[in-house]
Amino acid sequence: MTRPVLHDYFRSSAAYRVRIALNLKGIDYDSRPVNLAEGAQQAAAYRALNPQGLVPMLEIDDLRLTQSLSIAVYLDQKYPEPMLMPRDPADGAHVRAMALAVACDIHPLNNLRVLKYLKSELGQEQAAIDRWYAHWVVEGLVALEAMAAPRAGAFLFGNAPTLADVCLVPQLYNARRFSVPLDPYPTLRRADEAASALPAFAAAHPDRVAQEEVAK
Ligand SMILES: N[C@@H](CCC(=O)N[C@@H](CS)C(=O)NCC(=O)O)C(=O)O
Repeated sequence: MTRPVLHDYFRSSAAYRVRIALNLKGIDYDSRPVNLAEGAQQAAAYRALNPQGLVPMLEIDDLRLTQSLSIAVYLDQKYPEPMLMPRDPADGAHVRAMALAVACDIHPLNNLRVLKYLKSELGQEQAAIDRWYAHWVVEGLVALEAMAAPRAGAFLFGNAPTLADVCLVPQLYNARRFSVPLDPYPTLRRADEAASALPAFAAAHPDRVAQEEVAK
């Protein structure tokens, strides 16, 4: 297969999910940085590739795939081992619910364009924006802790990483960046620690990606 190309940004938690998924599946890829801080996602050339003007975007198997969870599910269907989604429908629904709780109910409210809109269009001070950020993260993590605890093992579901952990680790990285305390979430912290120790997760970490960019 032609080497996949990931349109990526080191601090993007959605792109971080895809880096983890690619690494777990053992798929080598080239990274093409899209500098979100400089607005490169808005450039006409990039929007022609991804009309949403968001990262990640993955070129693979002659396809252009967008939306991190859609990409992860594609990879899981095409390259089934190790599995990201339990094949049992009930277990799969549980894992998908946890992944979606992060990807649909926490992350979009705190995305760069939303925080920028609060500041530039609605004139909010940084303190109010930080409160907004913390409010939605805390509400989301409280719920995720309660969802995960009954069926968690070392990871959010059982003793191997799933799509739920692929979403959790970037979200907690983000929460730490914004100094959100994580003490109230023992199940989430345990899964984060177990996952972060795996090479697939460690290699996808924003610090590692940034270092590799500098080294190029
Ligand atoms: N639901 C999308 C979210 C993608 C997304 O929001 N990406 C962010 C970075 S994490 C982005 O490109 N933001 C650019 C901007 O806000 O202008 C996914 O999961 O792929």
